[in-house]
Amino acid sequence: MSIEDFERYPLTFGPSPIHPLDRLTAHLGGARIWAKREDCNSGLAYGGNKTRKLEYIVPDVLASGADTLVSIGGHQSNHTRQVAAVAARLGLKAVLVQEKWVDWPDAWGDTRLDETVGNILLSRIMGADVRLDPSGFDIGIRSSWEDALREVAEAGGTPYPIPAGASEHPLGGLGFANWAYEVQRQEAELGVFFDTIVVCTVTGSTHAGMIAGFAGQDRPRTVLGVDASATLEKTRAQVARIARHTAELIGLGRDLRDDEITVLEGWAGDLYGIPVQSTLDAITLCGSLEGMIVDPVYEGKSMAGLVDMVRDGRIPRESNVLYAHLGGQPALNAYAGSFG
Ligand code: 5PA
Repeated sequence: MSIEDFERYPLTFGPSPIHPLDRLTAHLGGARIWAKREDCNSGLAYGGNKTRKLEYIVPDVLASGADTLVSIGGHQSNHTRQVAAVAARLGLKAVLVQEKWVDWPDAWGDTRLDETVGNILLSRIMGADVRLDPSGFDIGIRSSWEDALREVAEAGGTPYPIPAGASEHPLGGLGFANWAYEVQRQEAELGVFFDTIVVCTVTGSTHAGMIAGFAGQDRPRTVLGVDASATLEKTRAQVARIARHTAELIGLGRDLRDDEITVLEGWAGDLYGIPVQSTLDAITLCGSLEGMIVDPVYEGKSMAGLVDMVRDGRIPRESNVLYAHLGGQPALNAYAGSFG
């Protein structure tokens, strides 16, 4: 088996664009920095990393005869917003369990923004059945999601389960295994080799898929996962498990070495979903130097990691580093109070 043997239902515009970040590179004075833009990979509700993962899951949805996608995330989940968009595109229903993953009063001293603007607003517009749930953050399988699956079936529907971030789905790693091969083709066109990849990791299948995809290529490179879960050991274990599973699916033919699986701590802060100073600095730096918008939950944290590692030389000066921009900007609306 190889990645080419898996059916892919097109939801993206095609290969996502790669471009250099020249002003950020000059400002940091180290490695040359590029971005690959999953935040503009699709016309489906702003796209993002889940849209790519779902391309490999939709064929299974269609084969199953399901009429309702059932998934889960925080109030400001990008994942559930992308599930809502895909359901709309396919003419299916979506039931979304939206847990209170972040407890942080914003500008008006309460959490009304978190429950009404940004991603959750978009999911409502797209017709999803949005169900608020008081449970806190956890990347694992949740009883609220299992309850929702049962309720859909009891009401006579045929549910299709998509776990948090589509990560625990058996095919969840394929979207980004394919991303790794897409990078290889784009490198040939651009005449550049990205020796270092920086990617945000939480539920794990984005990072894990990349590890599996790059492991089958002949030039070694470093894939640096920057944790944004603040539950490091759970994320590390989940990345390793999904990377090994995906490697087996696509016929890697060897076990992954531990040194191929790197989940870095240092930029998540103490809690998932709460930006720290380095997150806010990374957001305003990218915005003001490049006009590139990153969010306070995920990409602002991985960008903060990239900034520090380029500055202090952990990513060497002669490197070409590819920042995987995985989307997520709609959540910024719930964080208006962080920016004056
Ligand atoms: C998310 C995830 P993984 O969950 O695959 O590790 O990806 C991390 C990630 N960047 C990085 C953005 C913009 C993301 O949305 N989001 C989750 C969500 O519910 O939105 C799955 C957690």
